[in-house]
Amino acid sequence: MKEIISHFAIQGTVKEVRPLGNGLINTTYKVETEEADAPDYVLQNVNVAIFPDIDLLMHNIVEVTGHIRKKLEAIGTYDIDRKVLQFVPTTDGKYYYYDGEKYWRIMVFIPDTVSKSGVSLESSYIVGKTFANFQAMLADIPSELGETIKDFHNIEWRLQQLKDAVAADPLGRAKEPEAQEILAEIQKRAEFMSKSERLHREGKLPKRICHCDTKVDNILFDTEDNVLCVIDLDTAMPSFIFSDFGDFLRSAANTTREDDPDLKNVSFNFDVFQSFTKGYLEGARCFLTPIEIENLPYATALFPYMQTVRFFADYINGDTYYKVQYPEHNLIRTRNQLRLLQCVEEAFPQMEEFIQSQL
Ligand code: GN1
Ligand code: MG
Repeated sequence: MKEIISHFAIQGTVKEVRPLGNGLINTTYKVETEEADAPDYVLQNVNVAIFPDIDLLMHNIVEVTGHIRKKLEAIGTYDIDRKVLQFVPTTDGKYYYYDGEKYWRIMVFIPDTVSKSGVSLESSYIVGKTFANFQAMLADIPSELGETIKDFHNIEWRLQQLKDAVAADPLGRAKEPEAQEILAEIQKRAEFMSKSERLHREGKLPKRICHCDTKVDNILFDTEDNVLCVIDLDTAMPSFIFSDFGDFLRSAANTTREDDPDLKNVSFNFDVFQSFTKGYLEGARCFLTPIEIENLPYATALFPYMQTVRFFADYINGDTYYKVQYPEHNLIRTRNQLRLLQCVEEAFPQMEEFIQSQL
């Protein structure tokens, strides 16, 4: 570890390196330094199976954090080093080091922070506001960023993947009568749900820098419960703002977990929708276009729909992407997300009314 760290331009001398956190994708360590006036660091081994283009990944992250830092400086923010992540270059000026086997990066450790998880009305409001502020700060970023997972939230691409899965049908799962019913449910909404891609092609819907993993776990708080900064920037990339809005609600506003087989437990928690949307619009109203605002209910439906398509394609493909605990797991998840979609569809008039009341 010390050999790896020696390739980075850190301050101080390394005292100890030990595992940090429980991330599912990257492996993370805390690096403690001897000197009291040198910061501690976070060392990460980047999972290039999920993020294959490390140059693009680190380019995005350095641009995003650099732009936020400039914004904070411009408004005279106090304690900036706690309000945006800071990555450390290698001694030859790159932002990652390849040891012949693994890819490593280092950022400055922010001390005395608190992390949270789970969903409450209060945290939904904070998540809405924090990620809206994140998008707002990045709305005028001059640099070109790329997609760290190509076509991640492109519904036309996800529908194509499902079509390919059904054509190949390696286990004969697509031929089951229930599968045909699910396919019909997906098909009848396909055109409506592809609206975002259509609007984008027509030049009416921009891509902006989004976080794409919107949840309270990805916010650092100080010990007095104030928001410090947004973390886990690997999926920060150009997308429709619908990604941050809709994907949060897909998981947070479902009244049960996404693989609950009992569909009676699935419903759309409108209180979570209200708290989150209130916070989101407070932060994002200043830059959103009328088309973006008008389509927030669509975004709320798009993500359960997209997840239905993704889980179902994986079921047909024989469970090659999502980990499964039993053979029908992806089918259970598919039914759950389809049910959530139906609940969201029923809430369209109330969602529209609530959004209007917030403008
Ligand atoms: C995956 O691993 P996790 O739970 O953070 C997936 C998301 C899906 C989610 C569904 C890179 O996220 O897009 O919404 O599962 N991430 C990737 O549970 O495919
Ligand atoms: Mg995740």
